[in-house]
Parts: sequence; structure tokens; C-alpha cells
Amino acid sequence: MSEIQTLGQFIAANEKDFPGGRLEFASVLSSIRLAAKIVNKEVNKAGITKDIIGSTSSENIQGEVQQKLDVFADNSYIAAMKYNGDVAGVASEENETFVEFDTEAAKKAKYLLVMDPLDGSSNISVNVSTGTIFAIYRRISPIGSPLTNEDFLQGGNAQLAAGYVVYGSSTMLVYTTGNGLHGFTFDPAIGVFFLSHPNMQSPADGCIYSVNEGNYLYFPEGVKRYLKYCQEYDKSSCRPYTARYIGSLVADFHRNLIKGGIYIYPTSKTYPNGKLRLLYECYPLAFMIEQANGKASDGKTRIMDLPITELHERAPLVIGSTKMVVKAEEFMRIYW
Ligand code: AHM
Ligand code: MG
Repeated sequence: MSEIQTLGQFIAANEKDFPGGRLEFASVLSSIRLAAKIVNKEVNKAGITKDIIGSTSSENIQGEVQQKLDVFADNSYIAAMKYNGDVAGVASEENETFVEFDTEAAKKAKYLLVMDPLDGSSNISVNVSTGTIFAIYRRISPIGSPLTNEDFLQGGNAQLAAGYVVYGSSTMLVYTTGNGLHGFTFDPAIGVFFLSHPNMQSPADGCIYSVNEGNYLYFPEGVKRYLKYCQEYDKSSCRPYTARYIGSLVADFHRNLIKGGIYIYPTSKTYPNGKLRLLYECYPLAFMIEQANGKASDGKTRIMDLPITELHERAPLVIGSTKMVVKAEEFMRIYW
């Protein structure tokens, strides 16, 4: 029989160096895993549950119509964290301010979670993959005092762990604590995540580019020129590249991570600072791609080094295979 290892067993064997100890990381991740299972179950039955599918009338603080499952996922992850005991609070795409837990254990807790609970949720109604993105930080405000925005705005390099769950043709949880990037596939029959992708590596180069090219007109000149470069013929670099864009960041990222490729969400006239959120989309994916020997940039600067001043701050994102990101940056530096 071939070897099998569960997510819990993998953590027990590999996360001894987590600041605060393996047990604390195992504790935080166990709540993420629980919420992932709950959300996975709901996402999978969205098509057969009339009152779950579709939009609520409310908009989130960024003016985007919330899907009901966005709210469900947000509530599920926050509920799973509330009684975790090691997590003091959560900042989420769906909430304007962070949530601070008031249980006695949470008041003494050392860790914080940031998350996009259901990324790509507009794809739910058409049966396309979605995801959850998260990162774990250590709180910097003294235990016993209220959490502050600064606890959450420490910057990408302060992330202790980052991960995503992709709800796709199979559901996977992928995470890093700075010790490589590891992927686990969910077996829905027994409710267990098994190690399926140890030590994931982003191919150094690739043949896929992922961008919403419908917005071409509004892109900066450097991005336009790089896209033309992607479409030119050059056999040695497998150009013209193949265009693949799902419109679910996690799913696009996951595919490019495995196959080799580049994902770009640049600034544009519609989104002068980019669309994606630095805290719970760009930073975590940047941490992960670097752990897989890939690269993440805003076109000029390493994403992990970008400063952050607001919870819902946006940033442009260029992420994926190192050689492709370096090439895109060349164009974006010259024609910014
Ligand atoms: P969301 O967090 O509100 O779902 O928005 C993020 C999503 C990403 O998943 C995806 O890559 C991008 O927005 C798609 O945007 P667009 O439709 O402008 O291409
Ligand atoms: Mg999102």
C-alpha cells in the first residue's frame, strides 16, 4: 500500500519550528480546516439550494454585491475562529473593520487571521471554482489591550503562515509556514485532507498568461506591451502563450502554480490601484509563490515588501513563474 499522511499528521511531523510551537499552529489550522469543510459542503450544493445561490441585496464595503455564500463563508470562518482560543481576531474582505473576539481565551490569544472567505464568488452561480485565502499573524499589541489596526497592518514579511482552499473539481488546502508550500486534497467521503502535493514548485518558466484582457484598453502601456510580447511567435519560449483566465484568483493561481504561468491584475482606469486586496489576497499568495520559488510583484516592487496602511488596500499583482514575472517587470519598468 502506498504511504498516506493526513494534514494533521503532516503538521505534527513538520511544524516544530512554528513560532509559539507546533501545537499552536495545529490549533489555528484545525479551525481553518473545519471551516473549509463546512464551506466546501455548502459550495458543492449551491446549485441545488435555491435560496443559497444568487446575490443578497447588500453590498460589501467596497461596493460589490455580496453573494449569499460570501456571507456564509465569512460567518463560518469567523465562527470557527471564535472558540479556537489561540486567535484574538479576524480581518476579512467582508467586514469593514476587524472582528475581535471577547472570549476569555481569545483575549489572551497570540494570533490573528486575515482572509478573503470566498474569493471569486461571482463564479458560484455558474459552477466554477472559488477559493478562500488566509494568512496568520502574531498580534503586536499587548495581551489584555484591545486589538488595533496596526496588529493587522504589519506587512507581508510578518506573515507566519499563509494558505488557500480551492473549492474545485476536488477541494484542496495549500499552505506554507515559510518551510515550503504543501498541498492537501480533501476526501469528501471520510472528511479528511490528505497530503497530495508535498513541496510544491512553481515551474521557473511557463506558457500560460492569465489576465482580464477585456480591460486591455485601460491597462498601463507596459502591460499592453507585455501582452503583445505574450502573443508574439517565438518557438524557444513557447510563444504565443496560451491565455487562461477563470476570474477566480485562487483557481487561476493554482493552475499556474502547477503548470507554469503568469497572472496579472494591473492598475487600470477602472481600478487605479489594482483590484485585488493587499492584506488578504496579494500578501498571502506572494508568500506562497515565493515558497514555491516563484515571484510576486506589483510590476516594480516585491509584493511582500509593499507597505500597507489600510485593511482593504488594493495593489496591482503580477505573480507566477519567476522568468515570466521578471519579463513582465522589464516592460512595466520601462513603460509604467
Ligand atoms: P472578489 O474577492 O470580490 O471575488 O474579487 C476578486 C476576484 C478574483 O478572484 C479574480 O481574479 C478577479 O476578482 C476577477 O476580476 P475581473 O472580473 O475584474 O477580471
Ligand atoms: Mg477576492
